[in-house]
Amino acid sequence: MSESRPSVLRRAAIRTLASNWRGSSTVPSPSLYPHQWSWDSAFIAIGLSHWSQRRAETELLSLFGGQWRDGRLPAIVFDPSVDEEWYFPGPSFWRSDVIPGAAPLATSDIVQPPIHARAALDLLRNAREPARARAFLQRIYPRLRREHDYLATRRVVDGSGLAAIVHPWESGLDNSPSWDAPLARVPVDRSLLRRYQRRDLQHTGSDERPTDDDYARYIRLAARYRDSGYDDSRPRSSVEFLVIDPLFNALWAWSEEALADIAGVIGLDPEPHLRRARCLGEAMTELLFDPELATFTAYDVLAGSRVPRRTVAGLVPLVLGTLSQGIVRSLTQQLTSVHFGLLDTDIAGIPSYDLCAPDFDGRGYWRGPTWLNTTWLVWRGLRVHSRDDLAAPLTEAMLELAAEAGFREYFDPRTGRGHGTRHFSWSAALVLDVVQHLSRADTTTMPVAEIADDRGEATSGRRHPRHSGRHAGGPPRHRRQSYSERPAW
Ligand code: 9WN
Repeated sequence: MSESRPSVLRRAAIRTLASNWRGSSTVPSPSLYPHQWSWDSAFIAIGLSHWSQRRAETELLSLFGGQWRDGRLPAIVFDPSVDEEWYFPGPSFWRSDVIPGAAPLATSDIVQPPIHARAALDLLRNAREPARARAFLQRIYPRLRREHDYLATRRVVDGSGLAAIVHPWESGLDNSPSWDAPLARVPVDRSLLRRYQRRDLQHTGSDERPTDDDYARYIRLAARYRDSGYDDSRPRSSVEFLVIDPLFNALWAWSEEALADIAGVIGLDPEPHLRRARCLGEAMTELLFDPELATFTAYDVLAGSRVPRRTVAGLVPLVLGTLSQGIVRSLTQQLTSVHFGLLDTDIAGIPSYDLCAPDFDGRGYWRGPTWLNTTWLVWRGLRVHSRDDLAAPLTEAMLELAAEAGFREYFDPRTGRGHGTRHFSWSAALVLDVVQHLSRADTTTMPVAEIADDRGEATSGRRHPRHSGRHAGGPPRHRRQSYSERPAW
């Protein structure tokens, strides 16, 4: 009898995660992204938790090894054994080593969407050894709380109650069309591209990456933030990009709800977290929901107005159980409309941008392609609101994309073709999560108190290599690799 598709995908996903493992964390991609990325690690840990509870814990703990004294959780923790020429911007650009209060490891200095508490809670839900998972939550809880407190004390702007991002990279959706208008006020200084060399184009085609003009602006914004000493209270007149993003804030609120559950599990008071989650949800509805577009949108703080673009970031707030029925209805209508085509059999997954927009680009990075992480977030949101009728086609779509195109970075929603880098870790990790969802009673919506004390042996039954320090072994180490067209399976 031939092996079922979920089982083939499960094995392939584990193989990808195992080969991208660097001893105490996982690289998003062995070629394009050879360090540890913040929100990638959260998705990766969720996938790992179905295979190896220990690795999943190590993944998150090693990421928090890069946390700064002020609670900031950097977007990248650099692997010191990887050549600086491999990835730009690397440690010598960010210079975290000269910042008082930075971590002892080299890190970048901007953040990424705060989904880590949610990942930590999923680790408990997926754990074969819940007692061990609870001890892990005890250990990581103070770090997660500091991550959120950094946002609450340093990033909340203008009494909005919501966190602002200071760089498009902080959104995780780097060249989203939502940033076009806010970025227009950032001058394009082409000389920066001579002074600093882009490395991404050595690993993938320029038509699948942000443009040179985008990069000139990214570098300028990052350098100015760095040169201010990563000062979140610098004068507004010197700030060129300041945006309140619905995905970033929704994940913060969702994680805050998770932190409440975690607090309960370890015997602490969940109420402050629940209160903050509620406030975030209310503030999002007030400031970011656009009744005309019937979706959440970004808010450009410097312009004092919303950015009227329909992107997948506007649909991710579905993860919040506290949204009003009316808003949930708007978002599900939006998803099934011609703009995102959830029930259209010719559209695969959830496109990152409005299919009807004149500048929709099916291979343009975050300007149209389907990504598995944002599709997975919408899938989780649909399940929060018991819309299994809409979640089921997405389950199918995610498996189909991976089965046909492999664990690519992203996919053209109209053709299902894979684009960007290959062997992409969060694609593998989240497919593993979806496969697991199919194969057993789902625990993600179960009250935490009902999680049994013992579910048997460690997940994989395998022994893990000893963690001999950060990122021991594995490419890329001062050399290039080539990868075959199709994934190995
Ligand atoms: C910049 C690692 C990261 C993801 C982001 C994705 C891309 C980096 C880049 O890769 O961003 O942080 O070099 O383009 O946009 O979401 O975390 O996978």
